[in-house]
Amino acid sequence: MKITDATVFIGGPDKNYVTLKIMTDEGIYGVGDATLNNRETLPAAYLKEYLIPCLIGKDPRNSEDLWQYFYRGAYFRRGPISMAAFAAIDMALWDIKGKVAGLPLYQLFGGKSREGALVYAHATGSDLEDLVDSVARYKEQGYKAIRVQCGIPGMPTSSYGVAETKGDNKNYITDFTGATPKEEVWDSDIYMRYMPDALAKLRDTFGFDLKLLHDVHHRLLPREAAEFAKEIEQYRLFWLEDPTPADDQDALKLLRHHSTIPIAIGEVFNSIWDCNKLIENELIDFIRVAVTYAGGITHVKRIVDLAGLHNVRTGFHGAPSHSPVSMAAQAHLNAWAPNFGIQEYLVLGTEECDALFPSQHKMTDGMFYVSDEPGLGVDFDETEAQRYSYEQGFHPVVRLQDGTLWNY
Ligand code: KDG
Ligand code: MG
Repeated sequence: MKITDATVFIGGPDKNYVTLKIMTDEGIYGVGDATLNNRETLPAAYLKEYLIPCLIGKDPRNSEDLWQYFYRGAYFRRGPISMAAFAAIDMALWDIKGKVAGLPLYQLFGGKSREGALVYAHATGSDLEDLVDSVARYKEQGYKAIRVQCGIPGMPTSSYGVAETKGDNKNYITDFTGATPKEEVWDSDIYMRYMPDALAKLRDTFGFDLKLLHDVHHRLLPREAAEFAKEIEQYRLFWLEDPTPADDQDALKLLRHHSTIPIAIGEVFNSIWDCNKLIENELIDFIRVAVTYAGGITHVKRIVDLAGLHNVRTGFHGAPSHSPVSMAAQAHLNAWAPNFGIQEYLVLGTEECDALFPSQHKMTDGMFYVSDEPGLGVDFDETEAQRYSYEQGFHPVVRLQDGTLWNY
């Protein structure tokens, strides 16, 4: 079996999904995702200019060797652009492998450890009252776990995950309106004084059975994060996400000394070398890597196995920027992983998205049910794809009140 061709497509409904399709001489093809949110053209260029020419003529079944070929073969390793490009190839090769075997991927990993995988939704409010309404709507839809973010009185601008207007349940991740990024202003002190009362209000309203999650988006310093975690521990979050800057694997030590709150981190990690100390020192409870940003199924499976040795569970990233292809890859890992925790889920289910990426994967009552189709169980409709093209978008850039640049 040989790879004969591979093509890259960028676009989607209000998104710049980067989709790779690898063709073989036996007519079987595989699909993969390289959507590096708001930098989509870069992994696409890496694929087109360097990686695809090396794939032609290779046996697609040797996915491990091909992964090593690209990773070790690049003298300058790791980083989000490379790892997203490798991820797309890796997903497509696993898709081909599953189709050759006639089996869904979870069977190739070791079969199912569960029928449905718990997912969480994003509730957001321009203010607390608006957030309460948003949580109530998700609860009615059957979600058992909900992430909560809300506008903070006195915060100079809107911030990460916060709806700009009342009732707007959109998740703000890409701004398509300008030629350069918008700027937001952040104040950790204002946030730390307000958020504990907001969580108290949510527990008063919804009780303690609903699983609540909260994302700090890397904004606090290690000491601040420790103080904050200690204070909100009583509200029993399912997890506190990214309390500290992710570049520093020691940043969570202080928090761990002061609080038993469950910690989740990892959506910006690209390799096992970004999180091995966090896992081995048991500084986290959930690892948030994404199959797309962290080198594909081959590499993420290694991270999941290392995490399992240290009682760290999975909580893969699943922001709206992830295409149904990467969500399918994660669904198969979620069905298999003995140390599965939860899956962030916001992608499938819009008509346009389902038409572009047809699949039998199902989400119902806050649980995700993986498809039994061979391979990834998701297709890519190239005719449908002609409706879309690339549009440049940005994450905001964040500054403190005095102008100091801060973490988005
Ligand atoms: O592209 C950036 C987003 O994926 C990220 O900001 C979303 O923090 C995020 C989350 O938890 O989904
Ligand atoms: Mg996050």
